[in-house]
Order: sequence, then C-alpha cells, then structure tokens
Amino acid sequence: MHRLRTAIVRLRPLTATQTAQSLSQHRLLAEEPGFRTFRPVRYLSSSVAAEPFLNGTSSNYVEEMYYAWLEDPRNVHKSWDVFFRNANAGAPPGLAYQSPPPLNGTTGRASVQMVQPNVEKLVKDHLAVQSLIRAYQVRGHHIAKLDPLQISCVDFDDAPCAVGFQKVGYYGLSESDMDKMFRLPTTTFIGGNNSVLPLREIIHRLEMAYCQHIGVEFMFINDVDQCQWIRQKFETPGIMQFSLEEKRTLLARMIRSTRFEEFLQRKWSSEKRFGLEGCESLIPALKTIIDVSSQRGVENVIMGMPHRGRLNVLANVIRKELEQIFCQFDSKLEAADEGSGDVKYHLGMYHRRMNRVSDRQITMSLMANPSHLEAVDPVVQGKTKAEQFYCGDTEGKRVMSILLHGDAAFAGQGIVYETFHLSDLPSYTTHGTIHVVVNNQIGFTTDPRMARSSAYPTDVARVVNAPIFHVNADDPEAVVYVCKVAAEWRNTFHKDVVVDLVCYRRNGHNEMDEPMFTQPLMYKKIKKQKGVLKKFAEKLIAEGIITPQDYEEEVAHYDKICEDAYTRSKDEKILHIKHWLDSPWPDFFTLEGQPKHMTCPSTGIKEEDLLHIGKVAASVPEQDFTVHGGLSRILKGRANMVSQRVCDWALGEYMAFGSLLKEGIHVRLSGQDVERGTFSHRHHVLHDQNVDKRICIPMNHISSDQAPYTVCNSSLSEYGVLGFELGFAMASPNALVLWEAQFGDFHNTAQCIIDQFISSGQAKWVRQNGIVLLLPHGMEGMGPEHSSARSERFLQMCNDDPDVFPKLTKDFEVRQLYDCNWIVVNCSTPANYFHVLRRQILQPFRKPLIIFTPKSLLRHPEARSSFDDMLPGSQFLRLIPDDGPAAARPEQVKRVIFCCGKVYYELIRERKNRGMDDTVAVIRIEQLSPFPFDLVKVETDRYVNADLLWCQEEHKNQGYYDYIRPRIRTTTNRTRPVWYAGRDSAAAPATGNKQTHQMELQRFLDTAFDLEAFSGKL
Ligand SMILES: Cc1ncc(C[n+]2csc(CCOP(=O)(O)OP(=O)(O)O)c2C)c(N)n1
Ligand SMILES: [Mg+2]
Repeated sequence: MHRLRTAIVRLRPLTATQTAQSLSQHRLLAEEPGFRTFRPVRYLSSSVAAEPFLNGTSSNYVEEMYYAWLEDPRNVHKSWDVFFRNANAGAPPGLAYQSPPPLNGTTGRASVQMVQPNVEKLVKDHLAVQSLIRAYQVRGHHIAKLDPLQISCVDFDDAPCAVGFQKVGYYGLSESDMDKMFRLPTTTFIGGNNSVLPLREIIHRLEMAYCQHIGVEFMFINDVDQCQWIRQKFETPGIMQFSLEEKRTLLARMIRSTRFEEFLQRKWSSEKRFGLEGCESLIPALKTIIDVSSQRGVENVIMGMPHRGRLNVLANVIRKELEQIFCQFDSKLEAADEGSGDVKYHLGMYHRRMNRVSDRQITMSLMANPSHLEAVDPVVQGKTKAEQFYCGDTEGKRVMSILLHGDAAFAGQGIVYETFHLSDLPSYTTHGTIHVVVNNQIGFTTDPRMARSSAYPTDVARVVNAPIFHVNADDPEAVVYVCKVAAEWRNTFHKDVVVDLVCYRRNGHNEMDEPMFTQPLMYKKIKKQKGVLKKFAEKLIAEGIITPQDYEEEVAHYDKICEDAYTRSKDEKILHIKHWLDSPWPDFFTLEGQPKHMTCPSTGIKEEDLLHIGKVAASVPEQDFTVHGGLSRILKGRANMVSQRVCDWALGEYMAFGSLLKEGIHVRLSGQDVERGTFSHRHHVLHDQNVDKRICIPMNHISSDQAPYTVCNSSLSEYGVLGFELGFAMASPNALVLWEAQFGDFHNTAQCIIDQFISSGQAKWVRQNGIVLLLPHGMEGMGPEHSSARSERFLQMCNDDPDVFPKLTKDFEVRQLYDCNWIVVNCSTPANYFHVLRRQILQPFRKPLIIFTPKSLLRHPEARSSFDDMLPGSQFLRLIPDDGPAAARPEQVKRVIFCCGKVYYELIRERKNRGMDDTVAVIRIEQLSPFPFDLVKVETDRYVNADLLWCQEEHKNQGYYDYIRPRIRTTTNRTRPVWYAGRDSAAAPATGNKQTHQMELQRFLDTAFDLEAFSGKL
C-alpha cells in the first residue's frame, strides 16, 4: 500500500568478506596481549595451500581443530595452536606449520607438501552463514507476513532484503552449499540441541522464527543479554506451542471480542462505537499480557487507550458490567451526578477481581481520557508511578501500565516521544510499559504513506531501546505468543516493549463512515476478508481441538450473556458517571462520595514549627558536606530571616512544604530545574562540592516520622511532565503535587493537559484532582517571552458566572471553592503563598490550583512576611484590604485601585511618591477565581465616594481585566463603572524594548493616580 523511506545503510547486513575485513582491521588496531587475534581469512588463505600436512581428506578435521582453537587454544594440540597462530600472523606459504616441540626444547620444521586449499572457503562460508543469521535477526521482519490484507508494501528504500533462500548468493554461498553442515554461532538458538545444521535447515528455521506472522525488531538494543533473551524466545524450535486448554481459552476470548461488537451493531446500528472489527485479537492480546503479568506478581494494572475497541476492552478485559455499558447507549437516561459528563468511549473504569489464570487478585483501571489522542499517555504513567510509590514498589514488580495506541496517532503525536523519554528517568520511570498498537493501517481517512515518514508506526519506540514485536493480528496464536513474551520481557527487564498488531479496520472510522470514498481498493479487499474468528474456529476444528457444535455453543452462550445484560440494562433509570471513576479515593469522601465536612481549618502553624522548619531550611544536615560558598551565604541569610521571624518567598514555600510533610502529606515538586529553582532562589537539593553526585535534601530531615519529599528536575517537556504529575496527583488526595513551569508562558506547550484534563476533568469524569501549577509571571522588561503566564486564558476557563452575585451563605468561602472547576491565585506575599499551599491539602475536597508566581518579588525587600501572618488562626487572604490612612478615613478616598501580584508594590511606591496615601486605596485581590464577591462588596461599600479602577501591568486584552471587570460591576449591582489602568491592547504579551517597557509602566501609573483621568467619560 505504501512505500517508505528508511536509512538502508544502517540496516544492510555485512557480507562475509566485509565481516572478515572489518574484523581483521579491528583486530589489527586493537590487539591486546593475551587475546587471540582473528585474521583467518586473508592470512590462512595464502599459506594453507603450501602447508605440508594438509590434504583433501583432512579438511573436516582441520575445520574441527580450527573451531576448537577459536574457542580456546588449549583445546588443541600445541602444534595446531602454533600453526593457527602463525597462519593468523601472516606466515609465508609453507611456513605456518611447525613441528611439535621436541623433548629437548629445540624447534624443527617439516618439508612443504601439496594440500587442498579449502580452509579459506570453509571459514568464508561460516562467516557468510553467520552474516546470514544476523541478517535474519536484523531484517527478517521486512519479509515477515505481517499484513492480513497483504497490501502493505513497505519497501525499505528499495534495498534488496538480503534474506531468503534465493538471496544466499549475496553472501557468496550457492545452492551447492545448501546441504553442507555449518556450525551455529552462540548468537542463535535455532539449533535447539544441535550445534551444527545444514544450511538449508538453518535458513528454514530462520524463516520460521523471523519471517512468518511475527516480525521482531530488536537488534538495535545495546544490551547483549537482552538480545540473547529475545533470540531465545523466538528462535528456539517449537517454542510457540499451546496446550489444548490454551487454544480453547483463546477461542473463547475471540468469541467474546467478536460477538460483543456484533451485538452492539445489531442493537444500535446507527451509534458510534469505534468498533474493533478487524482487530478482534486485541482482547486476547490484552488478557494474555494481564494473565502473564499477574502470574509474575503484578497486582495493579493501569491502562490508557484511545477510542478504538474501548467498549470491548471495558467489557471483556476490565469486565465492566455489560448492562452499565449498554445503558450508556440509552439517550433518555437521566444523569445523576454533577458535571456535564462525557461520551461513553472516553469514560474510565476501576475494577478489582480475581485473575483466573494466576489465581490472584488484580486491580485494573482504565483512565478516562479526552478525544485528544495520546494525551492520556503521561497521565497513565504518572498515576502508575504514584501507585508504585505509595505501595513501596521501587522496581515496578507490583504495579504496571499498559498503553494502547492507534497507528496514526502513535507516529504522529509528539507526546508519545515525550512519554517515552520519561521511561528511564529515576523520578519518572514506571519500570517498563507495555505498548500495544492497533495498527489498522489507516488513520481516519489517511494512508500511512501520507501519515508518517518512518517505515513502521512504532519507530519512535526505538529511541529507548524498546523491542518491537510486529504481529499479524489475523493469527491469534501468534498474537498471544508475542504478548506473552512482551509481558515476560517487561517483568524481567523492567523496560518498555511494543506489540504492533498489524490488522485492518473492517468498517469506516466510525460505524457511520463510508471508507470506500477514500480507500476503495483496500476496502474491496477487506470486504472479501474472512473474519479472524471464523478462520481461527475453522483451524481449531480442522485440528480436532473443538467440534463445530462446541463452537456454536460457545457463541450462543456469550450471545445469551449479552442479551440478558441488555434486558437488565433497561431497568437502569439513572446514569451514574460515578460508576466510571478510574481513581476512587474511598476514605477521603463519605460513602455517598461527598466531602466529609464543608469547612477549612486554619492553615497557620505553631511558632516552634516555623522556627524548626526555618532552621532546617538554613542548614546542611549531613556530616562532612561541602556546599558552595554562595549557597552558604544564602543559607546564612535564611538563618537571619528566621531569627528576625520573617520569610521571603522561598522560605514561605519551605514552611508550607515542611509543615505538610511533618503532618504526613507527601509533597512532590516536579518541573524543569525546580531543585535549584529557575531563579536560583529555592535550593532544595544541595550538592557536595567535592564528591560527585553526593546530594543532600534538607527537607527530608524535618522529622523522623515525616512523609517523604520528592523534588525532581524533569526532562525538558511540559506536555509530558505536566500530564505525568496530573496522573500522580490522581492516585491519592493525600499528597501535594506541584508542577512548576520554567516560565509561565511555557505552559502552553502543555495546553492540552490544561484544557482537556485540569480545567474540565471533574465536570467530564467526576474525578477531582488537587494538582498545583506554579507559573512564574510578571512584566519585567524581559521581552515578549518569559513574561506572561497568560492569566487571561486560565480565567476565561473558570466556570463561575460573572453576572450573578452569589448568595452569601455562612460557608460561602468553602462552598465557592467546592463549586469551581479550579482555583486561580496571584499571591503578593510569602505568607499568603504559604497559606494557599496548605489550604490546598486541608480543604475537604480537591481542586486544581493555578498560582501565578513572582520573579523579581522573590528578592523584593518588601515582599516578606512576618511569622505572625503564619501562626495558628491566620489564613489565606482572598483579598488584602488597604490598611493605611485611606482605610482609616474611607469617605475621603477618591479612588479605589484593585490589583493583584507584583504591580501592587509599584502602585504603593507611586502612591507614596505622589503623597496620595489618604486619597487612593490599593486593594489586592489575591484569589482571582473563584471571585471573592463577598470581600469585594465590603470594600466597594466601604469607599462610597471613590471611583473604582482595575490596574494591571499586562496588556488590556490580556491579564485579568476582562475577568475582573464584570464581576466588580455585578458586585456593585452595575451602579459604578470599573475603569482601567494598564498597558494598551497588544498582540504580543510584552515589548522587547526595555525603554518602552519603562515608558508603558509610567504611563499606566500616571493614569492610575490621575484622579481626573476618567471624569466625564461615562
Ligand atoms: C490530537 C488529535 N488530533 C486529531 C484527532 C481526530 N482523530 C480522531 S481519530 C483519528 C484517526 C486516528 O487514527 P489511528 O491513530 O490510526 O487510530 P484508528 O482510528 O485507526 O484506530 C483522528 C485524526 C484526535 N482525536 N486527536
Ligand atoms: Mg489506525
């Protein structure tokens, strides 16, 4: 079907001569004493003809001697050793042979006689056979019969594929060599118990191992043991055997898979379901992976998958009750949960049950996911990592992940690559993921030749040395075998592995689509293609394993199960999305799934705890540990602050993390360069200046019974890492999981995670998540990048109504938090940052928290907080009122400036300079969303004679203005206008010119304090 390009030079096998040459050159360059040199071809060739003792009948004997010598020189008589050494060293004709040393120790030389010159060919042919074997191992998959439709013509750049009976000439072998015996190298297992085989048999066995329905791609793996392991699994004669029982089970699974889709098709022929037809063997594939993993000790499997076959996986792999699936097709059912829900093929699932093969309990979850293909990959990995972390599974022996992919998405989506690159990083590894690709050779309407530049859709996996097992999905036995090997691989080496199910899509992209519009020939072929279940059943009947009647009975049995469930599904009156939760938190909520209370305890902590944590933050709690001089000064500065009972930003964060850890809450901070902090303010990991890789994390020295602290520099990825942390946060509500962007604007490369999961996840999947995003933000003359965390985007996605003034109940503050889709804050003080982090855990539910964090404020002398603001009784301030002369005589105030973040400090400096402290009040809205209507109302009511203004340093079409303005208007019942002082509307977030930056700042400060600026402008 398609013709693809690949770097053929890389793949072409070496011929015997090339091998010999490269080997001899290599040895010439790197000859080590004590090692045998290997130059047999060229040097033996010229000399053997002249050796006196060689003749035609001795060649077999010579060959034996030669191989024995190659193995170990001590295997042969000294005289042979000397001969081979001399020959290898290039002794002139007739001089390689030396008589055995006489007893008196002198050497003698025999006379030259005629010999048969066949040793050269012998060695050459053996090398040729070795090359041939290697070529099969490297390239056998090129000619394997992988495509059930037989239309794929991946031609690997038109290069001759030098494997196959007809290709032996390529190696200098010929038909006449076919029945000669060849010794097999140790890098093959095709011999079974034989160490020599005729060439014909060697090729036959290689064809059986590498060129049937399984194509194994693994020779790029750098680890010799791993390559040997794979060779053994696929080359050993007769290794792919199934018992009668296994074959029957496989048939039963194929029946379930096939009949499930047929049942849905019969009942709801016009509903989209993204059926599995054409890849029905996916179900036995997954079940095999789970069975084998469970036998190997895995107790918890976390899965992520796209649309294709999802309902089938839910029904037949996870074992969701069929009636729960069927009732999703009933459009009249009423939704019982809050939130807007999602379509049936996106919902998640969690189920614990007995695995019948292993006889052990196993928990399986399928993560809910958006339509955005592959976006769930890092989320699954994060959740898997968290589950491993919480159960102390440091090697991935008990918890593992399985990711399913479509061929087009696997090749096309960059997140796949980002996720692969997390796979071997200490703080992100899940110790091996099994990837299964439903490679139906089409993406919606696009052919592979238009969809990717690589030969296979799976080439991306090669970057992490993952073996790739391509398999013809029309051969269920081959499928089950590779899945068994994949599961064993993962549970042996704890590395990723890919199963590429080469199949087809029997219908259109969904059941409504007409595929003949775009792939007419492919679909003509598909129409003629016999279904895989039918083919497999016929095979088993022909083998006498089942009778036609057995088959019919098994089919009828499953059809009845479906029919019964269908009848029961009609009794369902209400749709509970709650039943589709992939990560329940059983102890966190009441039995009805509600928060246990609707209050938030004080987030302050005791003075002694502040002092203790402060001391730890200022210390190096390891013996003989040399820290950098500059860092010593920073630690000293912290100690000074502690003695003065104040915190800067970094210390405020320390207090929040440290106190939560002390209370048993795990804290995990991840992102680019977070250990030190992009702005060199955090320093949570100290590095010994004299000992390589010796580090110290003082935060883990707070108390003996504290929860562990994880701080980890991530790979340079936002999409992957944010997705990962979101998944980590999903596993447990009792952890503070934070992702920090290097600069806030970089979050947009993870936009899909933000839009699809963080902002809307709870509404779609009734699943709460307490992830925290730290987004450095601020206009500091640094240019259009590195300035804006795009607060406008986050605020635009908040679900609160700008036009409705809410009912101010007693629990308004906490209720508002409960109802929102996420919390957006911009704190102006370290104490408030401290409180909001602690509130995130102490509140009785979980919501994502977006924090715009400062840059220059990190070191601003005024941006400090007293311990007093962090003591018991203190709390997060959603709004910070003016507490100066303006507040003392509010009726005299002419203007109220509302603002947030760093601009506050610029405003109060300007106000002071202008002597307007009593006429202008400056009020900080620290919690932007949900909007503190109650507190804003108090302020607007207090300053009755003032006009109201929103001041921001961002451009008018950006920042907070569009969010804030209607809400303040609603608060005042639209009786008072809300004026604007800030930068003009613009396309870019900030100017690249420092002077312009300053000018803009001054201009909007002038407006903010010009009390006449808006007069007459109503
Ligand atoms: C990120 C993203 N882009 C585009 C789409 C629209 N889309 C849905 S399915 C599909 C084709 C997927 O092809 P493939 O990965 O081969 O899966 P298949 O449907 O063939 O099983 C596309 C483009 C999407 N869902 N997600
Ligand atoms: Mg596809």
